[in-house]
Amino acid sequence: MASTAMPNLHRAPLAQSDPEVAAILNRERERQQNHLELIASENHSSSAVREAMASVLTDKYAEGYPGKRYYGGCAHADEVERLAISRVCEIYGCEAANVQPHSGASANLAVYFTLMKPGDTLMAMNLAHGGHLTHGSPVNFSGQLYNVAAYGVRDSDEQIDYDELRRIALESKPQVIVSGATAYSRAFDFAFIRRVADEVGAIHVCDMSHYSGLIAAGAYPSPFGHAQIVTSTTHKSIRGPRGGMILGDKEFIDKVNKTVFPGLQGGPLMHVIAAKAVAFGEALRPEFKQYAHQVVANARALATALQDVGFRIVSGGTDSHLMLVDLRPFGVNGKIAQESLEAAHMTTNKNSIPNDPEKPFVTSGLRLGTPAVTTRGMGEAEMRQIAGWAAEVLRAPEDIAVQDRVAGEVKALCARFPLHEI
Ligand code: DSN
Repeated sequence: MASTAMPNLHRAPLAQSDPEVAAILNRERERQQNHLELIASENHSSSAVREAMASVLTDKYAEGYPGKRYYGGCAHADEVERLAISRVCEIYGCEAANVQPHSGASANLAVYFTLMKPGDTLMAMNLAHGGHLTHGSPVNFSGQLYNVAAYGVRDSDEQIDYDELRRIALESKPQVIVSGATAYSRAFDFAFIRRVADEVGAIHVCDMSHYSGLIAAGAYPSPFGHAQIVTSTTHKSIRGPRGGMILGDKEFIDKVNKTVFPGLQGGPLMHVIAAKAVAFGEALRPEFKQYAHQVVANARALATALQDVGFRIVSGGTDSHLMLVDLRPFGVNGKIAQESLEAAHMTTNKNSIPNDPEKPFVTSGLRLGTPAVTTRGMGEAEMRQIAGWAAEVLRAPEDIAVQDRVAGEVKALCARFPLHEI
């Protein structure tokens, strides 16, 4: 009998099976190739990381942990999760890890749920000074479930006021003190924060999301040995797949494992865990160390070049991969700056600066970071070019001719530093 079945597209490539989605992905691939990615929290993961993420493990349920799963067929899920854990412990010299959190926010949620009861006090960096939503913002679960005590930066030099941090801790007696930030370019004094935590009987949790790749390579101070628990995303400077992780000693990880599953999550994203294992393997290679040090060298070069063309850099510079640019000397706000730079093929995000007179959706600042452009192989010379282009565009933010000309120059630079073939 002749078959009347529809063509079986189950094994067909995406372009054949779903040309509409394939076309969108192609447009995004072209955007990434032809634009400079200067968002400090973004990076370009390797082809190997992306291959693992798009692997057969996306089909596998593996609720539980290696050796203790609620489903059959988990032998290879176990292998890959054990490998991810052992590699990440080797990178940071820690005893144990949970690599299942779906994001940095989920990792923080699991840690807070393990350490605190609703109504307990969480102390962390003020969002307006560089903290994160999950560090106690009133619009986030962390600010709704816990009593929040925030520390921040001094007006004089825009760096963390550690004396004030200690005073706030003594007064508020937090259960948890969080170090780490999303828009703070300077080195954290993790040892000081641990001493304060010990003094007030708090646990020091470091959310190293932004800095994790730099810390892996010794290019930024390490919280290990100072924070009892460390959380992170896996897709920022560490250059893995989008996801989260929790690191600590065995006793704590045994406890937090129960909070992650079954407390908060169901089946782990095993394909993402496989990609985390690949990224951790990459971070253990000598070339990653070189990469991370270059990220910081590039950030310093970019900050200096921006200062040379008239921008003010918050706190006067950077010790990391990012910087906050105060746009007020250019008479432009963050929203307009972000839009006009995007038209010139430079992707950034508007960001509040300390004591910002503008609302968070407008802002007086831009946050810039170098992890992604460094992944492409760019160095200090390219950072100086980028600063020059940013100045040209922001001196005439409405001038489409300038934006178009700079976009062409950016595209030519990007062509010299190609991204993925597939
Ligand atoms: N959205 C991240 C960042 O850009 O820093 C934080 O979660």
